[in-house]
Amino acid sequence: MSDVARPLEGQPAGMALRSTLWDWLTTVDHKRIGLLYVGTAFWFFLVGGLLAMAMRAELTEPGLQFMDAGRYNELFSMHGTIMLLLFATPMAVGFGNYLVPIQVGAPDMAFPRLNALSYWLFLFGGLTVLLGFLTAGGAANNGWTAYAPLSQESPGAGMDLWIAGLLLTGVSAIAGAINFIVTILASRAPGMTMVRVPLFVWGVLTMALMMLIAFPTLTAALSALAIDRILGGNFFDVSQGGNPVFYQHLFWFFGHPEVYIVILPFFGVLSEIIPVFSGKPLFGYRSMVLAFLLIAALSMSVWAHHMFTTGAVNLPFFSAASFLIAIPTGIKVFNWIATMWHGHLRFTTPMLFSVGTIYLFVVGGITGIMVASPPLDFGFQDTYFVVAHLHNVLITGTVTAMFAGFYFWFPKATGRMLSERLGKLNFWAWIIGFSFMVLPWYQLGAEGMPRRIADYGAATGWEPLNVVATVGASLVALGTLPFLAAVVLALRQPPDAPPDPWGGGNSLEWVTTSPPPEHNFRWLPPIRSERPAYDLRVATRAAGGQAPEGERRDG
Ligand code: HEM
Ligand SMILES: [Cu+2]
Repeated sequence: MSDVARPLEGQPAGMALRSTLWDWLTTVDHKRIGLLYVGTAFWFFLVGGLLAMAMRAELTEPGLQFMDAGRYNELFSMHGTIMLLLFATPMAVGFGNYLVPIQVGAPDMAFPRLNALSYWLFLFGGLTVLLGFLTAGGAANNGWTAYAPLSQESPGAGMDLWIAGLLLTGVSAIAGAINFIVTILASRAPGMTMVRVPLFVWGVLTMALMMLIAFPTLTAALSALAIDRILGGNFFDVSQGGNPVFYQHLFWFFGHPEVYIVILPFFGVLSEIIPVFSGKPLFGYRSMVLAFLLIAALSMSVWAHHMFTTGAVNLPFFSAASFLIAIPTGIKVFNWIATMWHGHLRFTTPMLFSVGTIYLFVVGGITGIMVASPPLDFGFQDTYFVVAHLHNVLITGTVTAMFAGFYFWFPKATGRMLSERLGKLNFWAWIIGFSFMVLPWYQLGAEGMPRRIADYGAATGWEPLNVVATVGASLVALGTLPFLAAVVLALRQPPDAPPDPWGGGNSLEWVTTSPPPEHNFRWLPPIRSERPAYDLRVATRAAGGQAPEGERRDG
């Protein structure tokens, strides 16, 4: 099986298409599964984005123009669910699937068939969630958080499909996490010790550890909700001795870690890109690893900062623990900047997206400290300030970092470079559009505009800022088109990228061909540091062009 399937010569086109399709449907190759994950997650991103644009259209001016309040409830619930669980999480898993085995020098994931199962569970789970739009009562409409008792009592099959679909994607996530952990701990090439694996691998490992703890809790919460809804249970029903705050604990014990689950691999992406375009090794490898572990550990103990106003949680503890996360996050930002310091900076598209991500993430982090402070949070609770904060960290942590990763590894996965010119258009449209969208949201929140409303009175004076936000959101939406155009244009070119198209790659994927062969390597260089591709270049130059003896993998 070749990696990029082409019609076989002499075979009728229909048969070739059928066998290509069959290859993809039955594949257990981690690279193909990674691409399936990335492609599907990106499709969900476009769907979630369309729902977002419909909401922005409705909020531009006072009065209801396009939909009633009920439909708006469906839109924000499905948008939040799609973006976090069907886009961001599987996108991170997709990058991990493609890159982790190559970066640790393994031929595939530890359990290739389980890997394929995870993908198909994710796809059908996601489609099950979307099916809600086709039911008479419409899609799930209780927010992405689905708080009991509202979610317990709300009628309609859309909510049941939402629960069923998320149970499937939950199983997918748990199986995927196990696969990553075993691959990283047990399938590394000789010489690839844990303090030599690329930081992206550490990002995926900490993501997987958190998934393994957090997703079963979500699964438990959803199962309890389904039992209450369908079988007449009373986990969350006060009149029967149940407790709705218990639902919030279960949900946020998953929900807070979830935001780091999606962000840590993308922190890994930045840590791979910045050294290459700074012409320097990453500053402070071990402190970066420590920061990953600290973020993972701390963020398992802050879930109740989403519950400050319930009156049911210890404010000083959860507030202080939330503040502490700023320390390892600060270490990361410091190290990225130190890596760039005095480097030979090359502002390619992946580098621009990386620097933009850091800048915007710092802004989001600062407003995070504000909402982690209970006296401020009591004021910001349920206002647009929260919407602004969450998009500030999530869009940068997942979307702009994802674009950085796309431009960086697209040549590796396809053998073709993406247009730098279109990439820069993509970058500036996103950075400028994003700012015009999110900064007004902060101000609207400070002025008291509530979240999750389809309409507001003209007398509030909120219209001008909402117009600006909608213009910003439109720029963001349009800014995605250059990326799509770049992909289409690139795929029409011949796949002729060399193994290290950027020049200066550090990790093992830059040693093998673009795209890599089945099982990734015909030959592996000796691994003596966290930069085997760099070591190989140095050793080859020293030996007058003769590559050092490594490990043959083609026997
Ligand atoms: C790409 C441009 C995006 C736009 C224009 C956008 C817009 C919106 C809007 C208008 C709302 C509804 C706010 C409300 O009425 O309360 C919303 C909610 C939300 N968005 Fe986005 N969004 C975008 C991207 C994302 C991304 C990438 C993520 C996550 C990775 C995300 C996660 C959420 C969540 C979790 C909610 C809250 C849903 C709820 O209240 O249950 N959004 N977004
Ligand atoms: Cu949180």
